[in-house]
Amino acid sequence: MTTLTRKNAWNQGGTFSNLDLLWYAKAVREMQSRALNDEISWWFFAAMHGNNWPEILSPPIVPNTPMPSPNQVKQYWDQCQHGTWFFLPWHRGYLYAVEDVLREIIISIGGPNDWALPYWNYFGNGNQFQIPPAFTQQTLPDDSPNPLLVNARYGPTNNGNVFIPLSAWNINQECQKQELYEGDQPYFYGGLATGFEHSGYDNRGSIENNPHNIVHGAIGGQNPQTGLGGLMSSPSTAGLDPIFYLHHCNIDRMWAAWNFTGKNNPNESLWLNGPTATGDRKFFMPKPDRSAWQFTPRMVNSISQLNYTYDDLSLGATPILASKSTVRLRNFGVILNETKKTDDDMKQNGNSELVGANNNSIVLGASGTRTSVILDSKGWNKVTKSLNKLLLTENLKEVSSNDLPDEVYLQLEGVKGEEDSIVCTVSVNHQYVDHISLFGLHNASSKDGSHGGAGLTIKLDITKIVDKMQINGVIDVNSLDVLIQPVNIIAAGNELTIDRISIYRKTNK
Ligand SMILES: [Cu+2]
Repeated sequence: MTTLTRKNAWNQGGTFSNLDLLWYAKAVREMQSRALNDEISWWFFAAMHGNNWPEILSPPIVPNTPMPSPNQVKQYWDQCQHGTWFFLPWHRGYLYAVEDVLREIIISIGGPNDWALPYWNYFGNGNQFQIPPAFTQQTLPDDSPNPLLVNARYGPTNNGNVFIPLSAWNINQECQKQELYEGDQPYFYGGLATGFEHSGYDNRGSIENNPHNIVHGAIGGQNPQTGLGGLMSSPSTAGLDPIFYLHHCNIDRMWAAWNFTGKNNPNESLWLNGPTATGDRKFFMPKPDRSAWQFTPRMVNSISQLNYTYDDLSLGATPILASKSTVRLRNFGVILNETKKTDDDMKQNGNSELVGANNNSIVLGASGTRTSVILDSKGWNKVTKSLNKLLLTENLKEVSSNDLPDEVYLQLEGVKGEEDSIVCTVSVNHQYVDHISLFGLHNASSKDGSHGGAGLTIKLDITKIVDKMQINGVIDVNSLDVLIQPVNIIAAGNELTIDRISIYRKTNK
């Protein structure tokens, strides 16, 4: 079996001169011509990711009938895994399955038998932060309508100009620095242990948060008239947009690159065997002959097992990826003794402790919201003490990452609402922390979802800000000021609520 190579969609300027894109378009058209109840139609695949389709502005013209049998729906639909350590392997299997169906079509219409799904590396040089032009052309080179064109794809400024605002929204590859897979944002790569998790609210790893979720929000954007999200803005509609698979192909590439630098996936059977291990719903994909492929994370654990590779797996090894603790110690004037570096131990052993919270649930409307998070003096003292200890160290050369002070993170708990496309900025004490995407909000807030509408939990590392307060001598405070502001539209009726905002310290031992 030959190894297939997935290549950069921006080859040949991201136009239809890149034959990977031209064949993709032709095969998408064929899949779109198939019925909703055909397992290997475009619509069926999209419904496997999520199927809660409101009225959708064409193109594409999305069918709502004929419905597959109840058994097919139960076996295949609404499978996508978010807010879980199954996020990466489930999406890898999903891409593998759609690529197989697409390739079979491409071969049958005279295309290359080694066609592979292209990826969109929005982090690449030059114009690559923009959507490849093939996705916005009205027609293919033969003047037929372009099946890659989507109406409800509004972009970060909601005007149909689709690009990834890398620096403006703090979209980056910082997640590649994480040492460990198993654990949640903002310190771990791949998420926490869960069962089958279709409407996950918490437990997502850092790659799922940034870049995955926020790129969804940037591409989808919002209809400027109604404030309703584009297809990519919500898990329930994302699989309908052909750019979806190129975004996920890049996420898959990042995961492969992370492994390529020697970082390991979980080796527990609970992960390897997938939700099946606990008797939960299994992962199923249709094969090109419409038979069912049941897969587990063990079967998609490495790309070599699946006989494909990427033309570029280098990102994980680039020098931008100096470890977080090294960067942090430099800010304190410490040049880390690299031989003593023990990031792994540090992160495995760290404990979290609540050191502050606001009093009431808050409502977030169009103009944003500001709240004061009251600190518990005992807990906050521990944070300042650990920082002081480092600053009072006489011989900074002897410092290792074992001596790192507490890290501090902010947690938005029970974020509930209807509109997944909302993106907000979060600031603490007037300093920017991050952009957050509410991808998955609707499902996580739905009373009949698997978590009874608990809403999303979002965790943000604010260590940098606390370090600065210490260095500037302004750390003795009773509260932190938290400002959350939408960067796009929160229409009347789409206000969010946030049950609680809390502050945690994370020790290094
Ligand atoms: Cu996605």
